[in-house]
Amino acid sequence: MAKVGIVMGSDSDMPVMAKAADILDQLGISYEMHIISAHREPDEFFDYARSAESRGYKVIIAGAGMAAHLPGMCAAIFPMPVIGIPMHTTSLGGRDSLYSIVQMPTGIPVATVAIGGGANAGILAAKILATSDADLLERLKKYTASLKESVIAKDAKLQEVGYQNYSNK
Ligand code: RP5
Repeated sequence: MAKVGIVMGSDSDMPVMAKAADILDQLGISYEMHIISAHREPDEFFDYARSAESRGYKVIIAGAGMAAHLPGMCAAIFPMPVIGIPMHTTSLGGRDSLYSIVQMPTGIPVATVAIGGGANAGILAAKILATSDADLLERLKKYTASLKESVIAKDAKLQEVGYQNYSNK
């Protein structure tokens, strides 16, 4: 059974949600990914949220934009952690999505990452699962160490070539 449910309100959210899936792939965490719109197909949404626990999910990562009710409604039904990803929007820059997701009423929290923060949502889901999975915790520590190595390598390159010749490509 998949440990994480990744759900997005539209396929236009895919570039951001793919970053969460990439992290879960890197860390060897099973997941299922779905496109389900709470507004456009409420019956399908309720079926999804009500069956999420029985499908084995321990965490849901839900991304949506504009009047972004998908993460909050997942949290209203699913009894374990929900991580919300606000999508950037052309009209309001994603503040609409952010406020819709983060401003939850007491009792129904959504752990909200930054606008477009797909990778951090995947990492946060992994950290939640790692509280009861020692092997995953070790993989997470290695991932974090690789971030440090990456910055050290970038600085070494900067010292070698100088800022005028530095390219981050
Ligand atoms: C939300 O509306 C989706 O999560 C998406 O971010 C936004 C726009 O959807 P589309 O019009 O691109 O399908 O429900």
